[in-house]
Amino acid sequence: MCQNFSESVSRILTAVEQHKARSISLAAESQVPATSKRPFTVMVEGNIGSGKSTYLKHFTKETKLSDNVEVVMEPVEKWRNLNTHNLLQMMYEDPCRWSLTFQTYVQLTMLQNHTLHTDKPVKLMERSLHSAKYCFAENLRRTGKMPESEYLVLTRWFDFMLQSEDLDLTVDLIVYLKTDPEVALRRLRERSRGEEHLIDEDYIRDLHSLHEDWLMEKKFPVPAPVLVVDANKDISDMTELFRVISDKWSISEDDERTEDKENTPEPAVREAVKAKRPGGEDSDRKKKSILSNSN
Ligand code: TTP
Ligand code: MG
Repeated sequence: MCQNFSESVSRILTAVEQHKARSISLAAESQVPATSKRPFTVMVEGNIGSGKSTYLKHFTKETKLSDNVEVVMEPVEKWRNLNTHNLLQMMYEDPCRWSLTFQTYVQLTMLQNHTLHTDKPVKLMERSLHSAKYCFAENLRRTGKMPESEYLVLTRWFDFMLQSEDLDLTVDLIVYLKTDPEVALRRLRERSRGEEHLIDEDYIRDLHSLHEDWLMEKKFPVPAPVLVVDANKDISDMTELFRVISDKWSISEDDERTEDKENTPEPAVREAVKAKRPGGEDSDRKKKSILSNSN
């Protein structure tokens, strides 16, 4: 089982619980409805073919999770079909001509994902404005496929968005699915997304280095704590783990709904939830051991 995989899932589930308790106590204090609070926002990052979509799909399969986690998949389909124009293909076939057009549209669609409203306590996004800029646009500039002038236009837009007080682009956690470049390359060859047949090994290696520079070396701004998951191993067989986690977690979810009615402040909520759980602290320990055994 992948190292840190279950840790990343449990961090997300804990966020669901904490967010609910916090919203309840804030709403009680300020009379603001709990639903108006920002979701705990997670960006899932990693090289092309690292398994981001697979990771996210687990959260849509289990209904107990999907009721609480808004999964925002990457808008690849929009990039492949802008009024019939396949911008992704155009970019791969002639990057010098089309990469600014493509990255501008990527930036817009990522902004739409960042600002997408949800009432769910957790929002899980595939990629972000940040990786589009620090990994992809940066790589295009370094390899001479995007002239400095075009890169600067993208940069001005990017900086403007991040500095804008009208846009809340806050992120709470980054899950980095770390793969060796060879593994990413093998996976993308296996899935054979038509437009990507022009991708070569160097491109994947360069993108790997930029992800490492950004998320491990912090050579570019990192907007949230990073949880590194070893994604070299297959992460497609985790359905059972998600089911177990989801079942366990639903116990506390029901308990918090009861507390919700009482508007109990946060620490009291958490203590009461623990005490009321079948098995109390014990069941908490069981939950933890399931999570740690899964590594
Ligand atoms: P990824 O964003 O890496 O998504 P994926 O679905 O390939 O990854 P995974 O297998 O982990 O789910 O890439 C999608 C495609 O878009 C890929 O061909 C790279 C390209 N792309 C860019 O060229 N520039 C960008 O800024 C982004 C975000 C993607
Ligand atoms: Mg994907």
